Amino acid sequence: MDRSERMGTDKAAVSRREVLAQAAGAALAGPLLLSRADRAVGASKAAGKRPNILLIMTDQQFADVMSCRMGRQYLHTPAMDSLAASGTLFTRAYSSNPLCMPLRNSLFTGRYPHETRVTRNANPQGGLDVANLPCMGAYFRNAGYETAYFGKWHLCFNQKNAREHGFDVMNQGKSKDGPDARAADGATAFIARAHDKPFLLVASFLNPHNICEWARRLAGRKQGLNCGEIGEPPALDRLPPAPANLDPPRDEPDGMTLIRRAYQVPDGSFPVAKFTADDWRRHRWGYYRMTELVDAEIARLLAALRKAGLEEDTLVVFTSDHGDCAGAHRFNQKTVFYEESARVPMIVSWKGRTPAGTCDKLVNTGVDILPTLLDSAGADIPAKLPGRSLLGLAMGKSVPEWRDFVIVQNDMCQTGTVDGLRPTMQGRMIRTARYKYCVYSRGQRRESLVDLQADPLETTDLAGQPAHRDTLLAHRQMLARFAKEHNDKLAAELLADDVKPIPW
Ligand SMILES: [Ca+2]
Repeated sequence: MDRSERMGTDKAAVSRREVLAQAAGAALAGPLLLSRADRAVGASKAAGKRPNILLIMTDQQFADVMSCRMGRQYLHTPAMDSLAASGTLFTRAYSSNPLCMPLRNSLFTGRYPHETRVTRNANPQGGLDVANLPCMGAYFRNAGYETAYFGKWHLCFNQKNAREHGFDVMNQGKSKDGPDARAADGATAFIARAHDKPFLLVASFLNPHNICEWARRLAGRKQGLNCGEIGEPPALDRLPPAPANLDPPRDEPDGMTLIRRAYQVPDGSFPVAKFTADDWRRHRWGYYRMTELVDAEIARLLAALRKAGLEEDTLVVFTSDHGDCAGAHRFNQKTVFYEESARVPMIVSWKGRTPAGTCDKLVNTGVDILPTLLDSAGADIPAKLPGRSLLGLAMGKSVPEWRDFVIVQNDMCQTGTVDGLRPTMQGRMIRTARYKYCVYSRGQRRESLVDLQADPLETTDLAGQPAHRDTLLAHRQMLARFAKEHNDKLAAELLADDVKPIPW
């Protein structure tokens, strides 16, 4: 963390104080920075006005798969659009590790995946260090909030131990319509009941994750869709187009080419190697239908808030754990650093408070959401949390000295065997205002560099081009600085020895 990032907590505290002052109907007066004691008094005065917080998560939704981003020709998501229309949509929000458990355990502890040690869909060796990694529920319970969680868990905290994770109200009941309907049933019933304290409510949906099954069905396998069927794809002339970046990037690192082959072995979980452009069009059609299904569940939550008269008392945050490549560079699924996998929806909406608009500041959902929610609740943000509150940005305030880059981590492990080898590969990605630099643990050419301003579809890897050498070195230096400041040993290892080849 550089100095400006460290200072971010203080700046965030100011914006929180301003928000609380507004909430209490009081004019902001006195010195700019309050003492700790003053802040405590301010918080307690405003205690009756602290907002409810509703965190809505989908699973496997790419950032731009909302009709407010891509238009309504092939997709209509009125609920997501309504959040964007009453809040701030962050256009450069990245998952800290684009895979379920790594991101979720990062987001709910506010720590990087290399800190939680959850880098795959499995508990880390020895389990999660819950004593040093408090869960979001515990933070809010301690802050005097009512805490509730409905839907997909996939956290390393013991779901049956509310003392451990802090969520007092959990999944209840069953629904014949599947897990997303069940999560919405629980969350809407929770919203409708009387509350004598502000609440933190998490609604964690599965769709459009059913795209995993849909891809296997398009490849000829029998697969059910547990959040609801979507019918058959229509005729070609009614399908969305194939992705404009269907081909792998020119000069893609050899490790990524091998990982693609290893992900897409015929007997593996991602049998899309032989998909034609038309197959990808059917794939995208299904992806959009599943996004509409989950949008309808989100609409139920927003209607419940409205009915309970809580719209203007509730800050809503909407995001997804990671995206789906949906054919980009001939990948489906996630884990990779391509935009469609790593960049996610991120909206902060507090009706009547957040101006509608977009923000292109760099965001890491894994580490920034927890500080944002704590900030919104007027709770202290512990210094050990590496992220920053987005509340000031979401309220349309000018926040100077925002970060220059975000870091994404991955561990590409869901591979099959090719050429007698079962390759896995880890990496680090650094995204600056203009570029994306990636470095991987294996391969002859272990780096990539893309100019996202000139080439937003990531069609050409510039890492080997002499004209871009200085840019590449500058990104290496930023990543090295991150590695040192955050004790990310793997990042330091990846950069060692001038990023020399490490053959398979
Ligand atoms: Ca997921």
